[in-house]
Amino acid sequence: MTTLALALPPSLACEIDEAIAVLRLSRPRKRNAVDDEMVAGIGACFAALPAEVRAVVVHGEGEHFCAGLDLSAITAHDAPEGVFHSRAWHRAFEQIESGAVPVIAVLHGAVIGGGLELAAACHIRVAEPSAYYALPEGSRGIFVGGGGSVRVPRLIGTARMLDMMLTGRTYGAEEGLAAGFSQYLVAEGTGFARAMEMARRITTLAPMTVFGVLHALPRIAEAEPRTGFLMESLMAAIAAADPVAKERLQSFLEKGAGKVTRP
Ligand code: 1HE
Repeated sequence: MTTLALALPPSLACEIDEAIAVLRLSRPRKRNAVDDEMVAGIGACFAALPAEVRAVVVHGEGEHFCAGLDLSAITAHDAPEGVFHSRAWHRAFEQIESGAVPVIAVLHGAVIGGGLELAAACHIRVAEPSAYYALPEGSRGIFVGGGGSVRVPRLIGTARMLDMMLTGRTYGAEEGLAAGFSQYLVAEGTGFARAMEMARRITTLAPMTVFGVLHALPRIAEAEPRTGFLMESLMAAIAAADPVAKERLQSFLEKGAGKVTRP
């Protein structure tokens, strides 16, 4: 285990365990509320990941994943400061979503506002039964600013997000799994281990598969279908031409390696 060679604020810790980086939100006294230095630190951390890192796990210290934006950070903002503040969140979270490696978020306790936006920028979400989801922006007279209006509807649909913001509705972990907030719901206290297990598997994937899934798939899914089909063919051809793919295909054909099993 090594520490990322980058000065991070005390509210963040990033350690590297072979090919997996673990980023911990580490401000439990404030329920991991995200202030300006923390959001900049998150972006810097993802930008500085060494090439040997092939997956990241993000989790929160204490009782909650993240209480969202540190509300004390924006009380004095005028409109231009508000725009730049929101754009700083966009820049940081873009480093997660469009970075080189898959990112798994472990969710427990409050996953609120900007915390939900952070989770939505990750690629896989593993929740524990204590997790709950809310967008209190609505009742606080503000609006999502960390990419939530783009990413949260992709997970749960615009109608659910609209309802949450207008009525203050919250979702528990089980309901949240069905709604699409998380892909997994695991026993309390086991989310981190499960995420690490998934991350280890991800580190063994072929680089072109990972590239296709992270960079081509989201664009194809939002493209006009005929453009999407073309992009898919190009991505498929590039991935299959990689010697790693050829070796794996051969290994199945000759030895039955990686046979698919029932869930
Ligand atoms: C905070 C924050 C915060 C806690 N900003 N200080 N997010 C919210 O609207 C959620 C606000 N927080 C809460 O509803 C609750 O704190 C929790 C449900 C998350 C946790 O409750 P609890 O009882 O465990 O903790 P607590 O006693 O409320 O909070 C502990 C301390 O953390 C307390 O400070 P203290 O000095 O009195 O000890 C709280 O003030 C502080 N704290 N959450 C600042 N969010 C890019 S745009 C995104 C827009 C948003 O994210 S809006 C949603 C913001």
